Amino acid sequence: MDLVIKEGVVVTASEAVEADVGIEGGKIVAVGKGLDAPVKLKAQGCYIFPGFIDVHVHLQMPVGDIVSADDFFTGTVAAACGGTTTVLDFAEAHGSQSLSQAVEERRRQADGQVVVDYSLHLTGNRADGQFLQEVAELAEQGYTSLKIYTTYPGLMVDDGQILKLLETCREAGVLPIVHAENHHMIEHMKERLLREGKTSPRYHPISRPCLAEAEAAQRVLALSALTRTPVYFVHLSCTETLEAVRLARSRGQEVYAEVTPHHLLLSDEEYLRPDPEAAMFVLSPPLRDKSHHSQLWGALARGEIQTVATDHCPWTRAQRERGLGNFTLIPNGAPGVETRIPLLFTFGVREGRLSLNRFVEVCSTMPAKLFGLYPRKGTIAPGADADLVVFDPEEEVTLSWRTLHHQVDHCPYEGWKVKGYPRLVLSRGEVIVEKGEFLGQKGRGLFLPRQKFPIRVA
Ligand code: DUC
Ligand code: ZN
Ligand code: ZN
Repeated sequence: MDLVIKEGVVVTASEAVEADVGIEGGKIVAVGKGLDAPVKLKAQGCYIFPGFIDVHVHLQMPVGDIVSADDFFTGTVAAACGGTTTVLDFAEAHGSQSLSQAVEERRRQADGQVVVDYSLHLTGNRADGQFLQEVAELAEQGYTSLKIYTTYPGLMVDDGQILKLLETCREAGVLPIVHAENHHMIEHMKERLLREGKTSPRYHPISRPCLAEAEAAQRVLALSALTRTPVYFVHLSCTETLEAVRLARSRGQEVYAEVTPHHLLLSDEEYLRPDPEAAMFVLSPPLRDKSHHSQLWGALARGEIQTVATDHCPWTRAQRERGLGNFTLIPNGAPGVETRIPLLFTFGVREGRLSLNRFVEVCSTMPAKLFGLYPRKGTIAPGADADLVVFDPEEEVTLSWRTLHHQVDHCPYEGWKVKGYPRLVLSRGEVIVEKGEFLGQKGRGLFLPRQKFPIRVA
């Protein structure tokens, strides 16, 4: 053994035990009492969690003529500082690019920059024969999830294309992951609002109502029933969509759902802030009425929602302010990759909404299982990568964009106090963060080919 983390409380999705964790060659080799090694790290009074996994980030994402503000280096430094040791981003084909070319381009952007391990979802923005063939080929290389958008020109596909993509996913062992919002309803609402002179960011949530999300989810669920394909909804934000998911499950469908910290913790009251502050909360699906919060927390605790991911997509004030006279021009998204774990611990575990084990399950174990990384990632057991977070439950931090590592000049949780913060973060046995300071090397992160999705619905 090279290294041992001494005397913490080792927490997995099913257990919490006082123990040491022994590490050799970047892997966990032992969990138990009285372990010894030349290098010892103290964890008294701390939890030892498996490295957290964020399956939904948009680093260096091009939208029109701008690019989201964190690149693969800064975004993964922010992830690491917040206790996240694996991220999943996206590859999407632009213009005449093939899907494989898009994947190669994304790999060139990420490899040599990332500081934690990463993988990529494919994006299904076409469904011609060659494209579907490429999805199947890329699945063999470990790209085993595919994003389907029901809105955003350039990314969205129609029902016929969705059927083809779903069928290909089922045959290739790929998990379809869906952004569900009815494009035409949104366009209709945007046009009406702008015509009425309602151009400020406060109208953003009105343009994208729960009805639009639930309609798209129901439609995709019908398409997935027809093709007998499991489906995973990203950023489920409201009770209407939750009800659609419940109904599909009651009919025997295999459906998974993710929720973001912002949909659990922030509400549409943020849009009432004076300009330009309201513009900092323009993200999609929008923040909802706070009456949805308790439903989402309950669903997460009960296992109706399986994961918490961030949709980290930061835009600077300057990038957002170009849309102040017309909210439809504000790039959508918010930073979140660094704050997920302290927020979920503080407002989930501390406030009794989530057990400690469930917190680990939704932020690490289930993401690893659903996205083909388990048991290499997502647990603390011999043979797993030594991705570990030594977490001080008493550490109090006031969140601010000035001290966070993301590259934007605002934070949706500015001034919020959290209690519980990563003290040490290890990636494959290397300490890469100590007390908020990043210590690793640029480019040390690895690309992770992933297992195929196991299909339960025949
Ligand atoms: N919504 C998305 O669908 N993607 C990126 C960011 C956002 O807010
Ligand atoms: Zn989305
Ligand atoms: Zn997203």
